[in-house]
Amino acid sequence: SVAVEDPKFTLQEVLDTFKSCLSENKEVFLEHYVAGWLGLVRFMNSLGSVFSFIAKDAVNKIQILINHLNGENGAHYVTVQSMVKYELDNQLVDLTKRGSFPESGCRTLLRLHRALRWLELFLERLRTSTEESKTSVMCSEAYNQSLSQHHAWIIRKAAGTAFWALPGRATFFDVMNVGTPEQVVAMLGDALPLISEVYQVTENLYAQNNILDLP
Ligand code: 1Q0
Repeated sequence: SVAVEDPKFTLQEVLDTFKSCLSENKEVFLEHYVAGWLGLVRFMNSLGSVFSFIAKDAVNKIQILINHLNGENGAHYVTVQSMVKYELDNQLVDLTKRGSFPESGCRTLLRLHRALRWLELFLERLRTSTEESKTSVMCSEAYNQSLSQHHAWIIRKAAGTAFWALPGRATFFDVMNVGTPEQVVAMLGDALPLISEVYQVTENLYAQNNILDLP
């Protein structure tokens, strides 16, 4: 189960997974992308049950992608690039309103992709924060600059409430299991450009295919 605690598990490993997402010619391996998200969900679960409604949605979406990967057309889902091509070529995506394909890989991954931008902004704030910085403020600023634009009022409300329950900066750093605050900051500095690159490659691909607004 993804919720199981592993004391040796560190945020470093999770962020390394995102590093292995990119092939030499900048294709995004879906298997590693999904593994990275599973790791993030484990961290979220370790922050407390207030976040379980968020984790649940993330897990649902991760599971949909795993099902595509393991399905009979799995060969088309090896990279995000091949997934987009396969689903668009075969009209397996609802383009303007929800319909026959509520679980298309394209629309499902898009939700995680938008959340990855939140993560990037949040971790960047964490990296440059001081001891006095409030995680709830960093988290909601990052959210307001990214994901919130795609969420209905009721979700924004629920997310905003959950942010108040976030543990403080010191606890966050502990949970990451990376070492001293200086080591955490260094690790984030190494990892963020990689997350950013995965985000940007996916963003460009979706923009080129005109699928950034899938319902
Ligand atoms: C650490 C605190 C986590 C804060 C996460 C901020 C995001 C809030 C998002 C609220 C989502 C509410 C649940 C439902 C949303 C769906 O409506 C929405 C759209 O999907 P659909 O099918 O209705 O069109 N779903 C989404 O937008 C996907 C949201 C996935 C959010 C996954 C966030 C996972 C983040 C994990 C990072 C863990 C912390 C990393 C740092 C750890 C340091 C110890």
